[in-house]
Amino acid sequence: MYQNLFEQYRLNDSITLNNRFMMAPLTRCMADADLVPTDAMLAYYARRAEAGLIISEATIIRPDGQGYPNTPGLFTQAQIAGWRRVTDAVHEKGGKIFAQLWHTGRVAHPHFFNGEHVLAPSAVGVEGTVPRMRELSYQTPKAASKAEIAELVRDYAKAAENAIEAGFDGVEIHGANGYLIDQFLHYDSNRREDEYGQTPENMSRFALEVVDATIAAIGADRTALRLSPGAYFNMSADPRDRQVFDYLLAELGSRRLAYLHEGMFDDNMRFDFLDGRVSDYMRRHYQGNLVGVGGYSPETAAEAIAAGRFDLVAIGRPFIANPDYIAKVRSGERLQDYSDEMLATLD
Ligand code: FNR
Ligand code: 8K6
Repeated sequence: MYQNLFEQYRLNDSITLNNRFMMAPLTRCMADADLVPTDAMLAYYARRAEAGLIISEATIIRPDGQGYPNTPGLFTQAQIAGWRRVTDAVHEKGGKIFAQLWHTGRVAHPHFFNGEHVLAPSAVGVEGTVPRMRELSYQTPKAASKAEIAELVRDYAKAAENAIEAGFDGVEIHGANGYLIDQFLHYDSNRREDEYGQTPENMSRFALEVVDATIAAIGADRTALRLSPGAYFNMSADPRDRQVFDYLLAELGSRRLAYLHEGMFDDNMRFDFLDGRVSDYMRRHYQGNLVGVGGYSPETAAEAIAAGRFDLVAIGRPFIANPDYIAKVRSGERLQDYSDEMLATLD
C-alpha cells in the first residue's frame, strides 16, 4: 500500500531519503534546564528513525530566541554534545535528521534569558501570555537595529555550523508560524521604513540574508526553509502579504535548497488571497522539492504526491501518537489517534 510513499527520494547530490515521510518539527518543551537534549529525547527521536527524514523540534539559535520553557538550544558546547548523542542514535538506526533553527522574535520572553527586551522587526507586540506560563504576558518588542539584524544573521549561520558539528544532516530554517523571520514577512508585524520594510523586496531581505548566510556556512544541499504564507498562527494576515511571498519564492528558486516546507496545521484550509491551499500556492511559485503538511493521512498524502501536489509529506501529531508510525503504515496496522494529553510525556 501507498507504494509512492515508500520510494526512496533523492533530495539532491548529497542526501537521499529512505522514504517520503518526514517527521514534522514538534516542540515538546522537555530539554533540561540548560536547554540540552536529554536521554528521554534521544530515545524519542531514535524510536522514530524510520522516517525518511526527522526534523527536530524547533531549536533556538541563541538565548533571546526563547519563547517557551525547556526548548532546546544549539549555541553552547553542552547543547551541541547533547544533540550529537541524539543524531548518533538516529544514524545508528539508518535514519536522517535535520535541526529546525528557531528565533521566536516578538514571541520570546525575557523571563527565559534574564534579558531586558525582546527583538522583532518593529515595536508591535502580540496579545496574550506565554502558553503553560499564564503569568507571563507578552511584551512590546524592541525594533532591531541594523547592527542587531546583522548579528542575528550571523547567529543563524553559527547555529547551522553548530548543527553540523552536532551531527545533523542539515538544517531547516524556521521561517514560519509567526516567529522572527515570519515577522519580517508580514505587514502585521513589519512596519519598518528602512531597507527591511515596506516593499516585498525589503521585507524578504532578512529571510534571504539568513538563507544565504546558512548556505555559505553549510551548503545549499543541507539548507531547507519552512514558510507559512497563510499567516494562520501568532499573526494576522494582510492581503498585501501575498506579494511578499510571490517575490520571496521566486528568489528562493535560484538558491537550490534541500527543500521548502509549508508551515500549516490543516492544509485543507483555503486562503482567498493565495487562490487556495498554501501547498498549491507554493507549488505554483516554487519549482524545487516541496514538503506538504497539515492533517495528512497516508491515504491523502499518497494521493497528493501521486497528483504532483508536493514531493514529500511531513507528519506531526500522528507521529506523537505512534512512535512506530512508519512500520504501522507499511504493515497496514491501525494507527492510534492523537490527543493533546499525549504532550505530557515523551514516549
Ligand atoms: C507543532 N508544529 C511545529 N511547527 C514548527 O515549525 N516547529 C515546531 O517546533 C512545532 N511544534 C509543534 C508542536 C506541537 C505539539 C504541534 C501539534 C505542532 C506544527 C507541526 O510541525 C505541523 O505543521 C502540524 O502539527 C500539522 O501536522 P499534523 O500534526 O496535522 O500532521
Ligand atoms: C505549549 C508550548 C509549546 C508551543 C509550541 C509551538 C507550537 C504550537 C503547537 C500547538 C498546537 C495548537 C495550535 C493550533 C493553531 C492552529 C490555528 C489554525
